[in-house]
Amino acid sequence: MRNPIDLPLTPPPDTSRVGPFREGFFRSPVHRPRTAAVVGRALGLALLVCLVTGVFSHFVQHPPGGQAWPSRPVQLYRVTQGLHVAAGIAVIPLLLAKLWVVYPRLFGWPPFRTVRDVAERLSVLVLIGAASFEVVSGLLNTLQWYPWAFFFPAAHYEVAWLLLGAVLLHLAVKWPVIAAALGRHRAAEPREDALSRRRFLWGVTGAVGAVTVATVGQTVAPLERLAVLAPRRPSVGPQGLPVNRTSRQAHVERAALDPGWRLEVRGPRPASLTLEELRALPQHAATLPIACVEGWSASGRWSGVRLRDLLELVGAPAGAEVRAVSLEREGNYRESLVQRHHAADPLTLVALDLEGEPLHLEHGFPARLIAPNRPGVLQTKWLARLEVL
Ligand SMILES: Nc1nc2c(c(=O)[nH]1)N[C@H]1C(S)=C(S)[C@@H](COP(=O)(O)O)O[C@H]1N2
Ligand SMILES: [Mo]
Repeated sequence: MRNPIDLPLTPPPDTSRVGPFREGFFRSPVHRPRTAAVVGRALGLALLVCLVTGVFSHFVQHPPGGQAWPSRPVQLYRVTQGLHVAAGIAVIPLLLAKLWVVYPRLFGWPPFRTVRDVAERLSVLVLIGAASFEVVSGLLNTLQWYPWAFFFPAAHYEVAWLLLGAVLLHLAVKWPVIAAALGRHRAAEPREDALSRRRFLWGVTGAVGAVTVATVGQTVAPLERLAVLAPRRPSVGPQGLPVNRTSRQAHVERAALDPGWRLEVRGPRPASLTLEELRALPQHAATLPIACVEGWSASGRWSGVRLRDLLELVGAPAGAEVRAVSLEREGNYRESLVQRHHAADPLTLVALDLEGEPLHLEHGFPARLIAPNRPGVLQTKWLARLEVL
């Protein structure tokens, strides 16, 4: 038996741990909790903006319990949805930065010390999965590319709640680390380390700024020329306005150009109006945006007949709701519900003209619905019928 004096004071090197699994392999301060917390705070804020604006957009399109949304401020939906997509785009560099900061933890050894470790790792897996799903599905949706079988809005909405749960759990588990990392009395560190962290954070800030500037012009008109990465330029399209779904995609070319077209208005005293008859009614103009859920928006000067005048014509009761039905036979956006505030709003038009010319076929000729504070998907083109409910 060896004399205890001969035993080494330090344990022998653990040869089972190689490469990144070795203690002290990742030395950069970029990988420390303070960086993780600072990037995480920005990421959390961007995700919060996405959540609030996203839930808002969901409920505008699916009003809970028949709740009627206000039709003012006119630009509200344009702002919230512009923010939703801009914050979602900012999430991309922030999420990548966060993963870069914390990836060394994948090599922590032993992989699981406690049940809490296992739970934490699982929750982080859900967190990364849900966040990646939201970003990728949202981004592909703005490109109108659907390489999947599920219905985008429903999946994007459901996973948002999963993501919220994972974020809250993560915050709860990590709170002591976050508080210490962001706290005033955090441990002093060498100047060099603080500098290299700052360089990293400036890089991340620059990346967020760059992707924002390169896309936000799709909804902020003065920045349109900088929007080199945006899928849409708000002024590019017939009559200076983009088109989301074309008449060909909607299979309405023939029906929309049919000279026998009439707008049917169902109500207590039903009416059926030709284009000439609609033009003979009092015409009104309104400058209103198309605010697409995909993040672009553009204002146009529309004119036509006030929806409320048509409702009056067919003897609809005050506060009536209306279903606007398009000539389109299929498609998710072939019809929309016009709730009472929108139906009564003097700015809500059955538009016949855009920028002083008859509507272009792609913008909904012969007639389309246009209303204030309303998502683009509800601004039904190629109207066939209005139904008082
Ligand atoms: N009938 C019908 N109307 C529709 C759609 C559609 O698919 N079918 N798309 C909507 C969407 S998603 C948007 S953003 C706006 C775009 O209007 P614009 O093509 O005139 O710019 O039209 C809306 N109206
Ligand atoms: Mo849209």
